[in-house]
Amino acid sequence: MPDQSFPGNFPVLGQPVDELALAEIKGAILAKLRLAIGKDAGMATRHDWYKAAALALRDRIVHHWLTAEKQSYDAGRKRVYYLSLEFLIGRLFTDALNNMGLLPLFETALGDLGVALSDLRKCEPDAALGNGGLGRLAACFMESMATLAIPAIGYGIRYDFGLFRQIIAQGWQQEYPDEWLGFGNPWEFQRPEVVYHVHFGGNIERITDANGRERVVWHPAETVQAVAYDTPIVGWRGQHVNALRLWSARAPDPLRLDVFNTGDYLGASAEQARAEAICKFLYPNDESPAGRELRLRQEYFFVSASLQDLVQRHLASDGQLRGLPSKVAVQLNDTHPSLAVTELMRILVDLHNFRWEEAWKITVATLSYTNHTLLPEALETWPVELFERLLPRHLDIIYRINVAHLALADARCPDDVDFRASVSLIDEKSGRRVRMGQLAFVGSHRVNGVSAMHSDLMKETVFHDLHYLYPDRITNKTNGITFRRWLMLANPRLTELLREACGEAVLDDPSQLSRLESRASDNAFQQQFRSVKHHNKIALARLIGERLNVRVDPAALFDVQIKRIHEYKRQLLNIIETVALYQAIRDEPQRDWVPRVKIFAGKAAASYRYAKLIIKLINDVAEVVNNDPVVAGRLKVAFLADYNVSLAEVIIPAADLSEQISTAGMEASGTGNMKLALNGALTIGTLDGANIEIRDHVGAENIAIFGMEAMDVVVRRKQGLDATDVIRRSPRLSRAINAIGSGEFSPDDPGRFESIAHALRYLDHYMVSADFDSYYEAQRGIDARWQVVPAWTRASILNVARMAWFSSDRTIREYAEDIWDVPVRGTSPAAAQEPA
Ligand code: B1N
Repeated sequence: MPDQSFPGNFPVLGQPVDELALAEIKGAILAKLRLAIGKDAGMATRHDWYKAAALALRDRIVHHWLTAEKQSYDAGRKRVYYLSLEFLIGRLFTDALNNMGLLPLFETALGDLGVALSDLRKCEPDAALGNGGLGRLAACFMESMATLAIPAIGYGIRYDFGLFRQIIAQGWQQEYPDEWLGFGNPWEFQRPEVVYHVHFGGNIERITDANGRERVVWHPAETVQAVAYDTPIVGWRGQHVNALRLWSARAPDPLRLDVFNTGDYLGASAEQARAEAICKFLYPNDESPAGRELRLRQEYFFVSASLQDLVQRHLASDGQLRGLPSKVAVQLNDTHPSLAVTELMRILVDLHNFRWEEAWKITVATLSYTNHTLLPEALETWPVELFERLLPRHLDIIYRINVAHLALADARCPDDVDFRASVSLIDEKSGRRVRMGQLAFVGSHRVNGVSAMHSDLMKETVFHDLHYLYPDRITNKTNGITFRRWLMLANPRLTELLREACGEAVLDDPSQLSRLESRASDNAFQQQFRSVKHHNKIALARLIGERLNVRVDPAALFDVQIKRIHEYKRQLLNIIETVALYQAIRDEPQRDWVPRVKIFAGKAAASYRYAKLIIKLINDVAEVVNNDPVVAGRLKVAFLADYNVSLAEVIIPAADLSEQISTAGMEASGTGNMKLALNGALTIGTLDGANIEIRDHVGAENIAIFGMEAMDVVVRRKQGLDATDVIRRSPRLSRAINAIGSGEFSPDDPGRFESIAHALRYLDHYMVSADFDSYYEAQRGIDARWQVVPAWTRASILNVARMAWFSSDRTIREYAEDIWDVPVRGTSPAAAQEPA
């Protein structure tokens, strides 16, 4: 248990609210309303109230923040810097309230003032500065680092526009800008005094200094300023607060008066526009590199500002850079910040006169890199020519790193040109390109994957040869999720039940969840557990009714697939199974079919045509199935638009079945799988990513595994992608594909889905056809299990009971011990238990 220096911080069940504290909070909110917002209670809109309440809360967080900051500074503690182009935070209001233990107090205070906290929380826009799992992981990690009292800063970009808003019009996805800052942002502190210059372009010059040493001087052509904005991230029980520092870009000269005076009014602010473009928007590509110059500018911009900032901090407290690795750990979230390798070298060698070899030792000891994907199309590379134009000094540094690195390769495998080519930082095959994965690998002392299987595959595939060269580098850190957001906040009813069943300690120590085991078959407890789920399902059913005008029965099985739309995630497999089930119901309408609601949500990258067509297919199938009187409501399909963190918080607690059906070997980890299982959904899934570890923890009897394994996929790929044989053997699949391909669901445009049918038949790259029968059978197995209510409930309870290990506190503890070498606040060791 953490030491609770703020006693009574989180109200114990049934504890009355402290009247004095209540009056103080009310006063604080009213004061903010008047003095910071400039309104009185009579005139205030809901949004004004939200901001006033957020500011009153922020005041309370700031005190803890400054204290934590001073303590770690005074103690000279090592600090973690988490560099990520994405932080998918969602809303902060109730998260911060909950972690501060102030949720009941604020709820009562606001209620007394005549406003409902539940209404105010909806006024806060989601901070959607991320695409999906990678960005959400960064947000969970920030919360866990604060909870474990690790001094840490998250570095990223303060995008003016987050991930696009998705609107579904006639079944098609449309994208609209996400103006999340439109009403201001009460959480952030602008730091106008924290400004760094970031340079681009120009050329380099080699000179020999007075000591006869060769030096390189970079004469850049362009300068952009990075301005810091800090958002406090408060850990559980409010004891520790860390900063998320996001950089905004601007030109050093906001207006060129010389140009202005010539009458060129637009030209006068052109520099400003060019600079600001860097932080204008988040690239909406999940798992596929944008390959645009602006993206490379974003990457260097935030890496340079962040490293300048951390070096300056280090110098201010330590005075010398030699000891950097003992005071600083830098984690690179995927290859997007890989330039940190070259930028740190540049700072050490060019700006601080370090010898190359010593600088290299410091760099490698300071940096570590997390890989999140093996998809070949997702591995980042940049044309050498672009690099040279934008970052000439960095390219020069890369070449020099490569010389030593290739010498090592040659020593290890003499005369092996293939080996040499595969480990090189430069890809010479597809036009010369800089490989960001290789760069990050070589410049880091640890390289981790995000699930056991993924880390093993890293060694066998993309990093096979680098692993041979540096055998101690690759390590695994299976992802985790913060239980504060994904259990306590998202599912307060379940949390209440868990507090009763497992004791208050469950709030601090998830291993206490195992105390549910003994209650899993208890009839009375099962009823309570089901009633919680039912409540959550009613809330989701209401949302589906409001948004889609589709009526769904909360008693039906809620079957959920929520994630980015991507071929490898196989939403297509799910919707084909839906079609097959629909046809089966129509064949035998009198049978007692298990009522099901198929719930989908997710965005497709704007440029990903095929993924957008899959969204249209889901909506077209929904239109037919939902309105077929023969089906009579026993099968419903709902595609909820604009999936984001807040929508996930509503869907996940209401799910009965969690679809984790990626082609084996392709999903690095997944984290939605963990959120759903923790909230009592059974998983139907492939042996992929963290599904494997979820099975190991919850038990094979409490999860439905189907389909090919990663090795089978590799073998089948080699044999060919034609699925004709598979389809011939499966009349059910054949019929479903025919219906889709011939326009049964798109009578207005019968050829709409021909391309999908064609791919399923002849180019089954993601093994949708190949896995179909196995999936269909597993789904019917789920139907059978659902009908035995006590057994289903037991399996659901056991899922909750056995998910403790997937807390991001466990993950962060592992990073802290094996990679960062920083101490963490001790919580119960049981939480880190291995599976039985
Ligand atoms: O990272 C998550 C994993 O749980 C998922 O399995 C994995 O798919 C996801 C380029 C990515 N991998 N790669 C990305 C995102 C944006 C981008 O521009 C790649 N996202 C993942 C957390 O480990």
